[in-house]
Amino acid sequence: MPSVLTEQQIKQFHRDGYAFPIPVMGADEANVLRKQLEEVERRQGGKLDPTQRSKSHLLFKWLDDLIRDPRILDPVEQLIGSNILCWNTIFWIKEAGSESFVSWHQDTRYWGLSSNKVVSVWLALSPASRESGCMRVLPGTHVGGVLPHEDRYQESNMLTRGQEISDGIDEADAVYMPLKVGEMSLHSYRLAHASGPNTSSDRRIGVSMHFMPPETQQIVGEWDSAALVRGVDPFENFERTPVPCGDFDEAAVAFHRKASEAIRQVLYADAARNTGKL
Ligand SMILES: O=C(O)CCC(=O)C(=O)O
Repeated sequence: MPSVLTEQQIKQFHRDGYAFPIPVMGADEANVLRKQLEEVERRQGGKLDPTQRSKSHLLFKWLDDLIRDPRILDPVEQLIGSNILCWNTIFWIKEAGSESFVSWHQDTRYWGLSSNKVVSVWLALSPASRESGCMRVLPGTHVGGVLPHEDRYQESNMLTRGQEISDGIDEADAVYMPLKVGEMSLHSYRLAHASGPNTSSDRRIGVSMHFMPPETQQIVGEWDSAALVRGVDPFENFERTPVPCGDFDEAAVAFHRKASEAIRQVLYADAARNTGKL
């Protein structure tokens, strides 16, 4: 299944900050990944531990394979060039009928990354529809400055501190990004985005993967890590994450502890409290 961006999609990404839907894999293949995730959840009593939601490619071998998959990397290369680091992977799971939502935010405000060229991939492992709370974006907000955010700490907000853009959002301009199972969207981490509750009868399961060029620096945390997934990294600003030999590989799990803690330090830097959501 080819997933190379057209000239028009590349233009749209640079102009509006996003492109979708991009077919990555068939529903059968995506369902196999969903089953592997849900099998781990089942063994753990029904849920991932919040600490397993990020840097998850160190825990799930299939996710480490995915961040190196040409069906994902070829389009990313068209946007940021041929040397590519994967900084993070995050599970976004909204249970059927759940109130979980994501407030309007720009990731650039919280991630401590120096680059303007960070690209987020969001792959649907279950239907991401308006009903199930697919992502919405505000076209063009990736250019210009970072908008003012406030920490609101709502219980149902999936973001660490309920961070929300406090001014400058006109929902009338928002674009929904529905995805079928096995499709992905791409957005700039500077783009304002959000998502609503899941009013459908299925879980809404997405996994995001965040890619950046190797000249990027971590400017909030003292130490950080990334996977080199394509090309070379002449800068070595991030410690290279190990490739797990299998699910919950011992060395990768130990690295995950340190790497996900480093991410938490960055995400909660200057926050009034740690909500334990990641
Ligand atoms: O899954 C969602 O609804 C939000 C995801 C998100 O904020 C992101 O991928 O940057």
